[in-house]
Amino acid sequence: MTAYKLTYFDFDGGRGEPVRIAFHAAGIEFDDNRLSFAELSGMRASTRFNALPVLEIDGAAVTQSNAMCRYVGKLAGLNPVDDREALYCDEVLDAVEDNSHRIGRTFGLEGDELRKARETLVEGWLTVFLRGLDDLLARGGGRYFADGRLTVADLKAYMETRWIGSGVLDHVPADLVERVAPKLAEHRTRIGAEPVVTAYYASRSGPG
Ligand SMILES: N[C@@H](CCC(=O)N[C@@H](CS)C(=O)NCC(=O)O)C(=O)O
Repeated sequence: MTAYKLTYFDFDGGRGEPVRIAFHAAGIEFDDNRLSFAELSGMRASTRFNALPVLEIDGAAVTQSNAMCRYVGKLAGLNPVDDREALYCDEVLDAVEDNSHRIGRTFGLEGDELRKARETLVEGWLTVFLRGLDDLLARGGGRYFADGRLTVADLKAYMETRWIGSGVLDHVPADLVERVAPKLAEHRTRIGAEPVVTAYYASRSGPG
């Protein structure tokens, strides 16, 4: 049997979370190796690109969360087979990745510098990003981004819009998604209620 080990931070979100959900949806056991931020500092240099997540398959490490989403998404039936639909799915994955990088650049800033950087993001890129995703959702038919069904694109976008609306990002209003892209806010609620997602979180709070 193939051995999978996913190393990522110990929180329910971010780049690793769609991969965890897809593993669960596929019914594939994996070693869910969760690290604290302090623990990453200690081992950062030992990862290929000094970042997480890292997926080990029978001991061989691969990086890049979107590649993992596609790979595990295929195992779970959550990645489109049709090339055009797969392209639409990829477009969402990569747009979200762009956004994570833009927000990531503001980490480590403090005080006024942080406030200015985040306000600039909210008025500029974040608004462009949310409207762009909204547009991709409309292209997919309004309910899902691709293939007329749940795919890893929905899981990836859901993580990002949940994060943006969580209130943990100082100076990013928690109602930004609702204000800028209401259909995307509805998508977030809908994907959070998808059986694939609720079953995963039920398994997290269950015994073991
Ligand atoms: N393109 C990479 C980006 C990975 C990345 O930047 N990961 C963040 C966490 S989500 C990280 O480990 N950053 C380095 C750090 O926090 O020191 C991917 O999608 O996996």
